[in-house]
Amino acid sequence: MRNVSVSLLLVSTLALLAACDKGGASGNATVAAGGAVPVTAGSDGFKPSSVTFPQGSAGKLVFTRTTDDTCATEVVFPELNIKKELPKGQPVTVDVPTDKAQTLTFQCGMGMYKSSVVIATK
Ligand SMILES: [Cu+2]
Repeated sequence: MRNVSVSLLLVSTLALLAACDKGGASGNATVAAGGAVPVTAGSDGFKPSSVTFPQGSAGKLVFTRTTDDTCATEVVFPELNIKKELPKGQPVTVDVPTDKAQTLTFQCGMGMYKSSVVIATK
């Protein structure tokens, strides 16, 4: 039990640091145990701006666009070669590979809104 809380604390700290690196005006971070994590594409860009998955977990991001006021009508993962349309109000799931520890970027089509997925070593 004690080990679990220590590693959770470590992961939270790392995620917090990652969010700060972004200069994080709207920086907020989610640390997930795995599974589907909702991400909103709203007027401030993507929220949360950072999602952390443990290595080897089932990582999924479920994007929902909630506004017509931004250019975030699609989401792009440059490192994964993934580009998906985000129809307003319609959840779109992206599977994130968690086999190795790394930080992946996701962004709008023009790269204005940048967010990250952190795959953290256990
Ligand atoms: Cu854009």
